[in-house]
Amino acid sequence: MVTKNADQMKALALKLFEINAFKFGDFKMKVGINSPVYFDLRVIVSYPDVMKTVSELLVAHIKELQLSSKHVCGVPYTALPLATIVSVQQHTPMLVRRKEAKDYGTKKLIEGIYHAGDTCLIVEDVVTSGSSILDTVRDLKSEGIVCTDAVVVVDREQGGVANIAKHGVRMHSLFTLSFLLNTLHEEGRIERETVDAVAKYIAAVQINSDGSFVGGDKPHEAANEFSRTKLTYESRANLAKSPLAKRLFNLMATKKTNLCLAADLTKADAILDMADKCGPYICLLKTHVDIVEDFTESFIVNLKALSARHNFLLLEDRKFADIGNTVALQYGKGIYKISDWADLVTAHTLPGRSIVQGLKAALDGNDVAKERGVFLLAEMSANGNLIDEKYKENSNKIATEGGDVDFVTGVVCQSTGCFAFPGLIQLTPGVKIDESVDKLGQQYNTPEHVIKERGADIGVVGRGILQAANVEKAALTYSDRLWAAYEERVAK
Ligand code: S5P
Repeated sequence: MVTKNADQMKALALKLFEINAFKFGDFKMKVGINSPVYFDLRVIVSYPDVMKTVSELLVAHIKELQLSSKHVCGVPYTALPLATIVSVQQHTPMLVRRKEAKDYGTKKLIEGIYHAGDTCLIVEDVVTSGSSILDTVRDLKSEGIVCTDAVVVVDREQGGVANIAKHGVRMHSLFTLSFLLNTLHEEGRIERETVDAVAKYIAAVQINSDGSFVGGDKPHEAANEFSRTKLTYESRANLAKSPLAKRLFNLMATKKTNLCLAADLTKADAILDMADKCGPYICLLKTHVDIVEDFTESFIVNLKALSARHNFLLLEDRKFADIGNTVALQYGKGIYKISDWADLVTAHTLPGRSIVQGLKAALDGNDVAKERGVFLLAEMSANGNLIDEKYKENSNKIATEGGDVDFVTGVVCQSTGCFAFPGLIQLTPGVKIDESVDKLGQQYNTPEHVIKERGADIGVVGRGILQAANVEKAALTYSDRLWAAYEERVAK
């Protein structure tokens, strides 16, 4: 670990977390086991200031350790741009290792000018077992080049140091995973619970350089312990990228409710009455504003007042599904001016990423932009709907990758497998105490089933409450049962 520039190191750690260069969740790894933490340093090429800081720190680290070598070589591909900057800044010639030999021309694996006996410093982004470093070292060695040291940005502390040492290579890392975890915790970005869970995983999952696990199959148990459904709403608030997800997680935790009321009524007064009666028991009130027959602006004013009085958020279930430009108009204009009052909206992922971009465009330059968010539909409760596995997978990508993730608050879906990132909220409709179907294809599950078996964070209840003889009592019952199921789910 670098000892100098402590403030710069901390600031960089926070920045890397902010730009999603690492995240917490339940991720599939190359070694065939899931991991609660995932690094993707490929994103840093999109942030020249981060590239600059990382490479400056690498150069400082190399100087501090007095690592002199004739060449530098980056492990393909993520470390290549970093190695390039290091090479230029230090005036040390670079070597480039091809992953596959060309099948024409020289068939060389190593590009650049070198002689047998030359020394070469390895540059790598993230080390798990160290096997990628060893692949590069092997090819350099076969050309007679000597490799004794590797500088890396992050050491995941899963056996890499020892594995490469066995081949005579010393690892020097800017960051260890422990440092990153502790820094995020000290700065209030993640809970102690997250630090402990990841540390426990890392201790249990140590990897040999051939990809096998130290301790046989046991690590699989440790890997399963960290999933979003095991974490509390408070700790997930800290991991969320969307300000609205943070707010909603915290609201749920303090008000102790994970019930969303689907106020599917056609008269404004009936909705307001329902909102007032059920307000104390809900975290969200979901509207379909286009079914209201007597819509006026004062309806919205009154609804906002109730949301403030009872502390719940408003979700307009508009299910946007058009091209970005149309969606921007539908969200911000027309009679309803949804973006003026709805904290949250729903949208289909059918049009791809442009759906999120379109919604965000409607908020451009608006003060409320940071107080808005979207739930993306990745599955539907309707019997016979056309959504398939590929669609779900791509919806997850829209929700978790790219520059708009700060606007995505959660996912509307029916099962745990739709997404793994714990900073997103799963909203699950189709909830009723008596499991059944309606005449138009709606399929219901009990509150306990959606929370404990299907990974729901918030259960959406419409007719289960709206048609009850005593709606307040029904709201209280749904709220209690959904909350108790959540508490059981996270109990160790
Ligand atoms: O897949 C879905 C997605 C949604 S948002 N299935 C749904 O039922 N919904 C909405 O949840 C639907 O539009 C309705 O407002 C609510 C369910 O109402 P209920 O009366 O069937 O509980």
